[in-house]
Amino acid sequence: MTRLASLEQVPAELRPSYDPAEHGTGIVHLGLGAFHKAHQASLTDLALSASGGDWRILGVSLRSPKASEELAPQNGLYTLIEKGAGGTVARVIGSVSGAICSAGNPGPALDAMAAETTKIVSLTVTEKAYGLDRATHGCDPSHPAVAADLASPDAPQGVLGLLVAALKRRRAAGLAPFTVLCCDNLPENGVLLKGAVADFARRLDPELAEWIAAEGAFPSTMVDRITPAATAATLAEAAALTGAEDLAAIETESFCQWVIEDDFPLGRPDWAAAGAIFTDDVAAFEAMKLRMLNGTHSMLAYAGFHAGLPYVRDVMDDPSLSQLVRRHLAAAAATLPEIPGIDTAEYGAALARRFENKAIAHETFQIAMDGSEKMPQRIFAALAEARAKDVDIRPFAFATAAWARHVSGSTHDCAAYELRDPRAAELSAMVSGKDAAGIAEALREAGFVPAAAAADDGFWAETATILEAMLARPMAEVIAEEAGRG
Ligand code: CS2
Repeated sequence: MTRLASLEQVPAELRPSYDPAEHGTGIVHLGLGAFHKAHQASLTDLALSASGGDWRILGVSLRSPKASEELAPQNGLYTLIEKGAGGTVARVIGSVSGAICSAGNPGPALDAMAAETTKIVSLTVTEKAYGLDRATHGCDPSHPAVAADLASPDAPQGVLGLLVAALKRRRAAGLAPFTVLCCDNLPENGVLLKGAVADFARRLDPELAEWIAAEGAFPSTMVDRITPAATAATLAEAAALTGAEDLAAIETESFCQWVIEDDFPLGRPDWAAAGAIFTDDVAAFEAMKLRMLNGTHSMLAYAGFHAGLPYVRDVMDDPSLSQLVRRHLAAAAATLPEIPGIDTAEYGAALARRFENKAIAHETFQIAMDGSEKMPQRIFAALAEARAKDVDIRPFAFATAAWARHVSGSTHDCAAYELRDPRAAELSAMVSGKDAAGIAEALREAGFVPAAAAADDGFWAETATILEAMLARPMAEVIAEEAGRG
């Protein structure tokens, strides 16, 4: 079977309705992973079909060349397989014009970002890659990539270093800054990233920082599409559908949502034609998604993984844990401000159906990754609002205990695993040799726990009690007992 490299190889019904060669590149995307291919690149493909424009995407992988090595020989083409209640739909995406890796060689990525034709630089690099200081809304100079790039700003490897080096070149060339579009699961992601970029620039060149602060557009976004890592089965399915070997194929759910603040001074693709929602109040949508979808995801991932449930769909087949999923969804919903036109009960019911999707093999262990970066906006922010609104905090204590159980590395009722977290070493040292109360006390003091959550004695006492049971007895038993509380 020949490798996918041209649309002529694939059945006509799988091809885009436009000719990719007729559209120039207007977007550079940092973080060429599964999520980008399933979300922004797919919506851009639909926008190009609907309204055209020079909006194809140069994808940049920042760390490993794997994604660019899969896509570049295929001229950016790949199969997107969408699976939902209505069955499976596939198409070949034409919106990616090229793929490169910036690790060890940032020149081509910087040239592309600095080019006048580039109007938008978008990002899906995961929460941990930014080097944000969420408390000050600046950058964290002790973050490894931030520290390295502050020391060698002309050979940047990290996100902030690349953005600032490219913006510096644009300013020197008399060009307007590109719009920076953060598509990671962070609250007010545009505001956070703008603060971090300006702070990073200020440490090198205060005038550049002022220019970025005054002229830069950093719209906030809420992104949503459940996308597991591709497997051999994904690639085999793509080959069967297209008749070509496709090493970059990806599968995802049929649901897709993108809520974007409309602040694109240099223009943008017609993403609204592809179903994106433009609004002035992304923050409310973001809080809803982070606390309901992602918060519940984190809870079910820690509890499910330790109860021997490898996939989210298995969790939903477990009567007790799926009950706790619904409990968490309802508690998270109760912490939210009202969003005009949105019924959070309906949204929660739709989320439960998405988690039940039998066609999607979403690993609990994958979601359990990077808890120190995820817990603050998913669980601790909800806790603070729960206290303010007199909502039962038990679901948040249960989620935190399940995370603490995972951090403890204790494997009395599950196989040994590696703690995948940027702070893994620090967390393991903090909890080592401690009992449940000691672990809860130690985690409470971790720098990434927001002050309001850290100060909540009752919450940590409740967390310690649940953790004690989780450390002493099989997770499945603790889950059943928790569900029995009603
Ligand atoms: C998940 C998200 O891995 C995780 O932490 O919660 O990747 C989730 O699947 C997406 O945000 C869905 O849009």
